[in-house]
Amino acid sequence: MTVDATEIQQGAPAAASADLVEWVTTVAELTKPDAVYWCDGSEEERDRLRAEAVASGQFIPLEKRPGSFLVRSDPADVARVESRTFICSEKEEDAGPTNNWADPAEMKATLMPLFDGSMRGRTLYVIPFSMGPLGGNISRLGVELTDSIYVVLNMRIMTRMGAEALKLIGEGQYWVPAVHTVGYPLVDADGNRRDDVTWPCNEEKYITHFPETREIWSYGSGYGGNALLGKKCYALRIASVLARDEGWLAEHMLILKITGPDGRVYHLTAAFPSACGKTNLAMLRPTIPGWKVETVGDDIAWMRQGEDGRLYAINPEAGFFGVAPGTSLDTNPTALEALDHDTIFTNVALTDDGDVWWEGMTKEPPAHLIDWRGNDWTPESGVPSSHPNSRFTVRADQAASISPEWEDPTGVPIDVILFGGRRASNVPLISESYDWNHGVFVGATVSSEQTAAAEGAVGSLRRDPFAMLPFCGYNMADYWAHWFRVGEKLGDKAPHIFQVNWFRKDSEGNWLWPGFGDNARAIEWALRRINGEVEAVDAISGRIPVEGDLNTEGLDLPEGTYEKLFALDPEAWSVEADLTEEYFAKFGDKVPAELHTQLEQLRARIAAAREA
Ligand code: TSX
Ligand code: MN
Repeated sequence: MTVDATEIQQGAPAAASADLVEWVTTVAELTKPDAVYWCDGSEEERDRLRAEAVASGQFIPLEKRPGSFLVRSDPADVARVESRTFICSEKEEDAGPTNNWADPAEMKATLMPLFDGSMRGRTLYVIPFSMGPLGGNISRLGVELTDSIYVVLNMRIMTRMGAEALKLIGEGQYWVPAVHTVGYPLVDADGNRRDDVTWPCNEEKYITHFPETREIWSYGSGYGGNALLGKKCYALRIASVLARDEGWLAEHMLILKITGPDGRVYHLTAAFPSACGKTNLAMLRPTIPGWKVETVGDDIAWMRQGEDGRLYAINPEAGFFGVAPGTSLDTNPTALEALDHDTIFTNVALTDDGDVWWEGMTKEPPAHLIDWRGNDWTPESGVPSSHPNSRFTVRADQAASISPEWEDPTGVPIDVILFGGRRASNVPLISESYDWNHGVFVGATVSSEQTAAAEGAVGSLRRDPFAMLPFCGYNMADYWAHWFRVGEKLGDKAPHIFQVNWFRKDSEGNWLWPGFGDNARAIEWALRRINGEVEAVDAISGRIPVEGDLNTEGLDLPEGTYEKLFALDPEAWSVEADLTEEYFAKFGDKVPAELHTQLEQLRARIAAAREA
């Protein structure tokens, strides 16, 4: 039987505010679940929901990893769906040319019939959560309503979820409402019941954001950013709008703390498009003696000017939702070691002895596996055993590299911002921006080569400004203007901006740079620069190291590697400048004048290099 308003009011915890109970009641009257359950975030609750998910067949317990489970999604529900992601602002120009726009009233008119009865036969779970440390000044609250236990258990790892967040909401703090349904009711309007499936979802999907009313409605998918609404939907798309209006930054950036041999501590944030190894960088083990990296976050940074005028960052998340394939003891031992207990694995392969495996975990694949679709798999199968976008969900503090400051509500002061992409040519290993505005230009023009997993021809360039292309909740050109405004406010307290590229290749297609732990060498140079310890060479893309200043001790790089890593060809950069001009043209007269100025200055540097 569908739950009624009286039952909901009677079942609500005492700490729940009247406006929250009223909203839950409204959504329950629309979606018509059998029951409403208020999550408290306790371990008892976690254990009960895990047991329920095991009993239903959705969660497969992993004998080798205590408290860990394998989940296989529907093969048609394996990733975020950008084509079904909408920014529903009143004006189309406020979504901009890089977002799918829909009129908010029309979208609501489309969604309401879909949500009507969408939870029949299921339980509606109320998930109060905090993005960022509970009660922190930079932190923000939200409530997700969902009909998926998988979502509840993932949100419990990825956010601070439960009674304490509910209490803060009850005390009147601001919160964002977010509604999620997998769109697979177990009972139809006539009362006919059907069996559940292990991964309920709907062919039709809508991931919708309402930036003016600041709400999120997600229909039809149970996977990742489509369903864990605190992450991309709230912490980036909605938060970027809050940040614009309130003068802060909500960014797709990792945060790390790095300590040098002299004990000096620095904090960096870094934005990279997908498939550049952000989680690996966040958990870096430097190869240069005396350096240590600690992790604050691997995906999202919320940054705000502190009382001392500097920019402070928090990680709004509480866990890592990382891509599994490629994670190994060689590429990221810290991540792998974090996964030995209390981890949810989605769409990886199952070994015969009750463990998980994915491509790249070990050099030799096991002789037999059950693949992510549930079929027998051998190394001769000719298909990957794990989906390329398979994931682990793990609490952040299970990583041995977690920084003690990761839960500091005031955040960490940022010294350096990195922008990177996967570029086989043109972009040097590292270059320092001439100033903040040049850094914003660099961020706005970030591009990355297409990998086999993504749409578009392999090797073709995809622009991904600030790595925010699918995550900016408003017009990208207005977002660039916001970055210029923030720089003005920060003045000489602003972090220094650098561009990096770990992925440059020689003419034969060999990697020029060893990457991974050796990336600390590039970071070391950046820190020596901000300390004024080394000179630099003015170049087309920015200031590059004087040969010999980049620490390559013990690397045994082939002769001529420095020249190849830092080669800047004026002809190739002239082509890049033309492409940038074309790209900016897509945004019409919204493009901040300063970006045109920066493009002119780039062209002047190209011209000067041609003469030289
Ligand atoms: O994550 C990567 N990083 C950042 C690490 C902190 N990857 C993995 C691919 C992205 C998901 C890298 N791959 C990096 C890198 O810096 N660099 C490369 C390219 C590369 C791959 C292998 C080797 C060298 C460079 N060397 C050998 O295989 C021996
Ligand atoms: Mn991300």
